[in-house]
Amino acid sequence: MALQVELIPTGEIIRVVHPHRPCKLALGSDGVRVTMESALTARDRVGVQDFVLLENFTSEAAFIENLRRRFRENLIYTYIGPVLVSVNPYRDLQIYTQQHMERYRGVSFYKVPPHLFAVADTVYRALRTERRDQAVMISGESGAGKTEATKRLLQFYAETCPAPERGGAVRDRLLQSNPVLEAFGNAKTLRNDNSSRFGKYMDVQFDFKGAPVGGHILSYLLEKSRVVHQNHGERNFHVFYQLLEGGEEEMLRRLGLERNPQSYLYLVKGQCAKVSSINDKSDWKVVRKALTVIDFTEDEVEDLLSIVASVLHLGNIHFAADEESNAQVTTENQLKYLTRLLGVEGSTLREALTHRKIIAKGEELLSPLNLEQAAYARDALSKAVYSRTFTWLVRKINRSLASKDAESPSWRSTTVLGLLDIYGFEVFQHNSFEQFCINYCNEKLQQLFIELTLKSEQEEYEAEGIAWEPVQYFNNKIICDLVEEKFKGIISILVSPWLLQGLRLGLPLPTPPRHKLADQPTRKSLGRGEFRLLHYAGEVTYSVTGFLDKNNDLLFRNLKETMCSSQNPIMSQCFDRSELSDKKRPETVATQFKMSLLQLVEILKSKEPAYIRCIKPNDSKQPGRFDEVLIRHQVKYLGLMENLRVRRAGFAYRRKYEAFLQRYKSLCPETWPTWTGRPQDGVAVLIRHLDYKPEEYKMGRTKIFIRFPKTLFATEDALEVRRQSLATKIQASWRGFH
Ligand code: AD9
Ligand code: MG
Repeated sequence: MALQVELIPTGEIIRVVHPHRPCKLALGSDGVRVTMESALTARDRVGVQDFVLLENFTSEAAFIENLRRRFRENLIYTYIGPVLVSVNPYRDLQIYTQQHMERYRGVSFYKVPPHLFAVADTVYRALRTERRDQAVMISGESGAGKTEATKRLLQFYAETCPAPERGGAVRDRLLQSNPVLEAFGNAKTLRNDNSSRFGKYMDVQFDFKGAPVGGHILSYLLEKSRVVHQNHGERNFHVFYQLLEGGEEEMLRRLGLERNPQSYLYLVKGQCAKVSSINDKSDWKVVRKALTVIDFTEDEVEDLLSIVASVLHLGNIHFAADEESNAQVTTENQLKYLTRLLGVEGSTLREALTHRKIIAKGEELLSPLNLEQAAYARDALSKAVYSRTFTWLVRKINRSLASKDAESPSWRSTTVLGLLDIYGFEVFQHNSFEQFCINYCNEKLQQLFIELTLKSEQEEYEAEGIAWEPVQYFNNKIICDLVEEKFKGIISILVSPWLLQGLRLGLPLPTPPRHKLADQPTRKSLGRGEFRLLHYAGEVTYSVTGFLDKNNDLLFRNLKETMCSSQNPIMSQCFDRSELSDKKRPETVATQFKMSLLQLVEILKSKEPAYIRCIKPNDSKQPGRFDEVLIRHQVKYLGLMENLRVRRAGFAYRRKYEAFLQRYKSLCPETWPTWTGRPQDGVAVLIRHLDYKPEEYKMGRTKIFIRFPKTLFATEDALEVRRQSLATKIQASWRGFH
């Protein structure tokens, strides 16, 4: 008979026995054979679970090698102290099952192998025991796995947290808000088949018993240019294809839609309506059901889909030039549907699409548009309709997620757990306004990361009474300042008239002083209308073409007026008459984005942070491929080496006295089997017995700090030897028994 027992990995950094390859206990006539890997070979094969234990911690090559070994063994998670590094496996590893949730629930971070659920559980327990708000910040480039991680975290909380006494439906709503937001805010890009084209920060509120009772979402800058244009190989937002594929015949007829995406100009630009990894039809069913869960009435669904259909019809509006080169609408059928779906006057819409209203000396003048201007106005309207609907959707979801106990006293005792899933740093061949905003956002978050990790390290050293040795690091504040500073920053400059002139002429903007960044691409000269920023993550050359248009986000007044008169209830909430009478020039997109980011940083700063740093292993979305060049670049720009240096500033390893003693007490006759005194004294006795040298460690108030990994490895190996000899003894006595 052969018995297979799974060797529960201790999770202590050294006991890295492969969780997927159980050790064997064979019961033969000759007794028990225990085949156990020695800790040393396991360490060679699957690397260390925490980068702080790398002997050569300043070596990027050693760092990458450790990642590679683990990736090869399907171990996608590794720590840098409390920070979780995750490599997208691009395959279902079956590591988010119910069993995994149970295994990680309520278990100390250090007793189990690295996992997203370990972070989830640690964060949740801190929220409960310390009653402090928490924020999990998930970063990484497009396709690295941020959104998947966010979904798994939510799923973990939904399944493992106690149910609230009232309003149990909130758990479903939290989960179901996702497919709806993804349908409207995600799209296939060259980088990711399900790329989030908006930033998302979600708060989950827990009551004093730790049950989820509500939620709130903040969304950031939807990439609305996608509504009217997609690059080759990319798609528009998922919802369009889902509706066409999955919508019932009767509904499509009402909306005046044909099933074939090829019929719609807004859906053919990228020439890839069908994507093998996406099933629009079944996704539609999920979305349709989710809408009901998040409190949409049948009427609201109809209103929402009317808007989606209107955007498609708008895209098919054609113009022809009359004798005076003025644009005329030629697609009557589209206009007819638009009139009905948006609930606007046909003649008003026709006029608004082909004229611009100018108010001069108190008089209204209608100026006809030429073909190019009319197409511009039409696309501006489509973008505005879609993006405002997205904002409305987020508000609607927030109403559904709002805690129903908001008025009750228990509301005041809720704690909040925030999840940040924001678009990662982007560099393309051609970088425009969208990349500028996205990369600025990443710059801000990196700054926060540096500030907070340094701060927490410093605070821990102080709390433990250990001298802090300053660490050298690159502070990217100068880049943030360059972008956002009042009057002098790029965002301010974008609205200053003299510079606008400069940008139109293609004069380059000043670049900040060069900072140290290894492996920078060779510097090519700047083209006309380009400027370059030396981001912490690398150089990016931006082209100013379209920059100002996108920043000003102009929608002609008469189109706004037309939409304000809409009978579609969603549209009338999206376009408010008050904006017509507002004389003040509206804030530019970049200014609004800057303000929302400043607010986000304040939110994040007020919470206890946790970090998940996602890495994309290759550009072809393939499982098993470890593209070293690509990974090295991400390790660099995620600042992982810097993070490791800060974490290792002085000490590689630290552990509470209780935990340290519990693990190693068997190595010393004075502490084994029980130590009855203070744990700190027990540790002192233990390490004296193990012959630790004074330069190898420091005793803090509650923790032991060990300077070098090798000290700890030696202790772990001693533990392994003891285990092996114990196993041999069992074998011997078993044989004796027979
Ligand atoms: V973007 O900035 O929104 O374009 P994300 O969000 O970082 O990007 P996403 O989570 O969407 O990337 O992951 C991309 C794809 O990788 C997913 O659709 C999955 O197919 C795949 N993926 C990501 N994480 C995992 C995982 N932990 N296990 C298996 C994964 N597959
Ligand atoms: Mg995403």
